[in-house]
Amino acid sequence: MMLAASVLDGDRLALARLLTHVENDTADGRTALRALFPHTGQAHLVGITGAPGTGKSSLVNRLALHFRTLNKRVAIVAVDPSSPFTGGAVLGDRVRMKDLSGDRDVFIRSMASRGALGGLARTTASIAQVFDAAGYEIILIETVGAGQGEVDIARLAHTTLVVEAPGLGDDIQAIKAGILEIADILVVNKADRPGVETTEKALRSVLELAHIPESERAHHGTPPEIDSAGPTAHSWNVPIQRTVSLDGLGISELADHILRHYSFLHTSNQWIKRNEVRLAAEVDSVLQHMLVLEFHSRLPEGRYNDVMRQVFARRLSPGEAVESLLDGTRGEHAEPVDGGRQR
Ligand SMILES: Nc1nc2c(ncn2[C@@H]2O[C@H](COP(=O)(O)OP(=O)(O)OP(=O)(O)O)[C@@H](O)[C@H]2O)c(=O)[nH]1
Ligand SMILES: [Mg+2]
Repeated sequence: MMLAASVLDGDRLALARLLTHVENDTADGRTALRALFPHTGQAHLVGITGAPGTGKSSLVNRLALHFRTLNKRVAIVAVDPSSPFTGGAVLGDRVRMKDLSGDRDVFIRSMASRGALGGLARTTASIAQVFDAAGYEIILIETVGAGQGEVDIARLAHTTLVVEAPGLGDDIQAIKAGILEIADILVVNKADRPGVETTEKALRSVLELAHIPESERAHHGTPPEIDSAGPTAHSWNVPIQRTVSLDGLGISELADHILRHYSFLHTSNQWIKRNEVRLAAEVDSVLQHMLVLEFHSRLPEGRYNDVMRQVFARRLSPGEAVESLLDGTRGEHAEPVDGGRQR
């Protein structure tokens, strides 16, 4: 409770400490999150995703600087799903973001996937909530667009930028990952490089071909019939913006697209819908997480490993294994083994 109060008070040290608690899923972290939740719902969550090396961090850095000129308080969450052992990417990001350090209205948090107990997307959602409650108006979330985990994180955002760069495979890898389905804004970064027209043309043709109706896109989850008030307020044409994050070319235009999308979300009622979809997904995710924890805490010591050994030896199928484990907890349920139930 004290931690939450300090965070609401603008205490940066408390904020940093709370983020660590949240990342480690501690009891103090959960208590603080509970206290902060009523103070959330204001921040604009912007996801920045794309293949490694497309310039996401440089872009985020530039965007943050730009939003600072508009006097917005900015938080940056850099999710690093790469190997936990190198730590190189995280360090590099910190160095590149040095332009922003010392600004009290900017907070940068690098998050290693290793630190996120039980679900990167859920932890990222919680971290975004902390920043939201702490009064950060724009939360930039950088993720490498590689797999489902990153798509889940993108789904968290109100506005998702997918970053491409010339030469990084003009067959557009991102399409395969279905990442275009989550894009609200497409960015062709490194526009100073040769091949920018080719990349842009490829993206444009994909947009035209796909022509994904707004209501059917992945992170909306809204059935088409809800969008009945006419097409104008309810359709968003995914813009393609060229940028050079080295010198800032196209950054103010990109920021305008982001702010325009924010207005669009409000005028089209998507803001509320997206928040509801996000919160429902979060509740489901927490529910699953809690059920599994609860379940494990009820199992007698060593039971899980015993059953798994039988599965590995092919004596039990995974289905039989679960049934056997469930039977076990039903039996033990009334009297948990020593130290078994923690929470
Ligand atoms: N020529 C050129 N290089 C750029 C531009 N933006 C970024 N770079 C360079 O591209 C490299 C990767 O940039 P990052 O910002 O780290 O890219 P990233 O997408 O965050 O990379 P990961 O987080 O490792 O996936 C760096 O060497 C940048 O200096 C650009 O607009 N033009
Ligand atoms: Mg990066």
